[in-house]
Amino acid sequence: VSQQLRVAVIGVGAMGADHVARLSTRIRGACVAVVCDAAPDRARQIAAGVPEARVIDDPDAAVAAADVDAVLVASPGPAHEAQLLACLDHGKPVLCEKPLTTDVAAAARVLRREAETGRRLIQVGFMRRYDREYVELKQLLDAGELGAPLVMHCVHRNPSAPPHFDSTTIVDDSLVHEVDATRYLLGEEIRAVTMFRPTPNPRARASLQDPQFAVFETDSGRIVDVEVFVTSGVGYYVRTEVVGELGSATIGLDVGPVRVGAAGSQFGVLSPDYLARFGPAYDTEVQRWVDAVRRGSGVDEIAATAYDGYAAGAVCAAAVTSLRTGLRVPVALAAP
Ligand code: ISE
Repeated sequence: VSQQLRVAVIGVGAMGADHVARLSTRIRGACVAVVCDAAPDRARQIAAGVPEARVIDDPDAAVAAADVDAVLVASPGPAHEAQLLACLDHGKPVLCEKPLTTDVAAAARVLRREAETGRRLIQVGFMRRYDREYVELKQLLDAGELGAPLVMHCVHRNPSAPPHFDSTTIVDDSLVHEVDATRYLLGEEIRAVTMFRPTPNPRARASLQDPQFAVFETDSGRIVDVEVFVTSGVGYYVRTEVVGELGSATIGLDVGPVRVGAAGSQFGVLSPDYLARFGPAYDTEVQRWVDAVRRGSGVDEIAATAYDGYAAGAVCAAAVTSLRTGLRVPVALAAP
C-alpha cells in the first residue's frame, strides 16, 4: 500500500457521491483514484470534482486497476455480489455499503469466498455503530448499567422514499439497520421475525406497504419492536430505547436546543435526511476503515463483518416472507 490509500468508489448515487466528497476532503490518508458507475455520465460528473480521480466504466477493471489499493462499494444492493467477489479475487479490502447482498445465498457465497482468502477483507457499512449516541448506548449496556436488557423499541422514519423503493426494499435498505443495531447492541442473534402491516399511508404510492411494523425475538427471548415509516413526510427520525432491569435509555431524540417563541415551545429541528443525521458517523466509519487498511488489518474492529452482513440478510429474508404471509418466521443461520 502506497502512502495514501488509493480508493475506487463503485456506485456514485447519493451515498457514493457523499463518500467521494468525504474521501477527497475530510478523510486523512486516502484519496479517490477511480470513480465507477453504471451510468457513465454520472461517474464523469462526480469525478470532475476530484482532480486525482479518473473514471473506469467496468467495475471489474476498476477493482483490478494497479493504482487501486481498496474499494468502496456503494452501488445498488443487487450489484454487490459480483463486485465483492471481484475484490476478494484481487485481495483488495472493501467497505461495502449495506445491504451486503439482497439474497441470502449470495451472501453465503461471498462469506465462503472471503474465508477461502484466509483474510478479513470485507467491512459492511452499518454506520450507526460509529454514531456517538450508539457508541454511548453500547458502552452503557456492556457496562451493565441498565442491568439485563429486556425489551428494545425502535423508530425509523424517513421523509420520503426514493422512487425505486418497494415494500421489500424497505426491509432490505431501511429495516436492515435495526437488524444490525439489535444484533450489535444486544450481542445475540435474532431467532424469529413477525411483520405487521399497519394501514398504509394514503400519501404513499399505491401498493407500497408503508409503514411496516416488525417484531424480532432474540435467541435469549428478548423482544425488539420496530416501526419503519419511509414516507412520513416529516423528517429523518431514528430513535432507539432499550429497557433493562435497572432502567431504560433512549437515543436519537434529536431534540437539539429547546426553542421557545411566540408559537409556543418547540424542540430542535429534525434532520432532513440520513446524510445529515449520520454524517459524523460516516466520517468516523470511513476514517477508521482507511486507518485499519493502511495498518494492514483489512477491517476495523467494531465494523460489521461479512458474517454480520450475512446474518442481517437472513433476518431480512425472514422479514420479507413474514410481510407476505403475516406469519412468524424463524431465521435460518449457518454457524459463523
Ligand atoms: C438508506 O438506504 C439508508 O441506509 C438510511 O440509513 C436509511 O435510514 C434509509 O431508510 C435507507 O433508504
